[in-house]
Amino acid sequence: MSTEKSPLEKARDAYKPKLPPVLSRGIGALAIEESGPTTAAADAMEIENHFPKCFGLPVIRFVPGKGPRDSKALNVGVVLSGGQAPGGHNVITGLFDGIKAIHKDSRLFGFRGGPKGLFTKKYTELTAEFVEPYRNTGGFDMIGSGRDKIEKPEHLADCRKVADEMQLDAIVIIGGDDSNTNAAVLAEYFQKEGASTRVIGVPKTIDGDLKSEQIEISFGFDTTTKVYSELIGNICRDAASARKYWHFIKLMGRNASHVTLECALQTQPNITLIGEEVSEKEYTLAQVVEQVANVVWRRAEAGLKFGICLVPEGLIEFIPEIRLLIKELNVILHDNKEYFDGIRGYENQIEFINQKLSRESSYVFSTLPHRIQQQLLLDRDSHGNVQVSKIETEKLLIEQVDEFLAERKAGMVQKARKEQGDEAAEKLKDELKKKFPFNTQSHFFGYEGRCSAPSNFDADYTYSLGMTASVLIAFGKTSYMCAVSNLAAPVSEWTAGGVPLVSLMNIETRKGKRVPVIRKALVETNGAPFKAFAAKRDGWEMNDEFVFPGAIQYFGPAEVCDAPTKTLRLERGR
Ligand code: FBP
Repeated sequence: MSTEKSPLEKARDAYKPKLPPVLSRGIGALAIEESGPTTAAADAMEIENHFPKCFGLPVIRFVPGKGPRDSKALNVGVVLSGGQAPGGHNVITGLFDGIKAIHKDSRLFGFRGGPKGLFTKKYTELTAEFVEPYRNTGGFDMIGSGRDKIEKPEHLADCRKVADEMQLDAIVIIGGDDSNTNAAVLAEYFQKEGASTRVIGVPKTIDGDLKSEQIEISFGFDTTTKVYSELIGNICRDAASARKYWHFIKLMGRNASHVTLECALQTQPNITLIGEEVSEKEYTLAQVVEQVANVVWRRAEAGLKFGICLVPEGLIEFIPEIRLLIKELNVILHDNKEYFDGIRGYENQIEFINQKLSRESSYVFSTLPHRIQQQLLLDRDSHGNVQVSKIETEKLLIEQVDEFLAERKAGMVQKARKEQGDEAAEKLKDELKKKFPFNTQSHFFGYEGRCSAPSNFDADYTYSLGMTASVLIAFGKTSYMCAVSNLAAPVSEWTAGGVPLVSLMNIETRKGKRVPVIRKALVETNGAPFKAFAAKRDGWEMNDEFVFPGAIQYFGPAEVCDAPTKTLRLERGR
């Protein structure tokens, strides 16, 4: 990495993240207030059986007070887990400053390359000199990240060994729902084993699907949706200037459509597909295609041969018939991995798959373009599962809408031929070609935003989360997720505390087994953000009401620089 910094980077180095008033007081002037015992998000009895030690912990809120009984030097390990999200570095600098403020001899160790770094003991001591250049920067490059999970008995035992050898008072795991599920499992294991190391989780993911009543949003969602919205706004303006292209824009968000919904609220495109709605209404792929094609047609009739369509990354899996097809493919490809990989020639592979698929899924499979079929069969993860995020849904939609429009035009020409003869039919064909063109561009925005410098919101939020982790550790808490709340208000009104990890869990069936996991928060079609979108989207179809959010701003009035997402404001009634 270059040591040369851009003028903006230099200016951001000097930024002092704003803290909720309770955290600005310093550890010596803090106390904790506890709620009554909590249960679980669902399936409480089963969850209690899995987590007898940590079930029922109270929600914690920091309040003014006298501080913890003793403030000894702390040894803390930190792990970044899963996909990058803007603000990860500030969690670490907040944690660093927090434990140093508790005791100047406290030490912070960064496990490298994600959870694997923890159970294989690959770490770097994070000193003041080491962390300094990373303040307010994007990315996870300070210590790296990874997608390994701490779930096997040998991993848990290795974590215990490492924690004992390094005399860790606590491990902080910065991750999404799966990583925080692992954090809960590790905390329970340490408690059961009588280990003194505490485990604290921090809610991270740009997807925005790790949230609950008390965890208002995961960090990274604010910055990435602002980056994507800037880009979408720019494309809206290009489309309205050139007036010749339909832009299909796929947006990251593997399982939930929060990113797409937020970007739609910020930019007001002509069409936005929301996976959760598609699933609820049980639309088929053909119905989704028809809906999009009808908007394209209506706009062309009105002389508008351009438009913007937002597509969530996970759309394909929300379509019930495709979800079933993917489920069947996962089983077939997993159970026949070696045999399948040995089949020579794509046609032979397809034949084999078709024999194994149910009749319905075989039909759905046959309707998909070859490229998508190939992506379904070849892009698999190490468990043999289809890598849904690699499927080019935006291109699939373009192809199918194009086919649909071509068929509609061909039908009209055929009718004219029958009723009015060849000459009229040929004339109509030319007219339709001119009136209903479908020229397209496809985009996928994901990696463009995940490592950008955090917005003021994310810089402040993540630094506060890191500080919160240090306070929870100082008070000897384990199995908590850091919670900074009242986020739709200015930072001067934010509060901080912790939510028991186990209280966020329910039971889900994974690979045929009932397992406890942190519940994923999908878009709720009866929630305020979706309702606000649904109330306006019909108007956006024909009237170009594009909004151009522009680039993230760091200098200027608070309403320009510090505004949280629309999703957060609508959810919190602001
Ligand atoms: P996390 O859930 O780990 O935060 O990652 C989210 C995400 O950015 C998704 O939006 C996307 O589908 C996925 O990661 C991409 O994964 P990878 O970085 O492995 O390509």
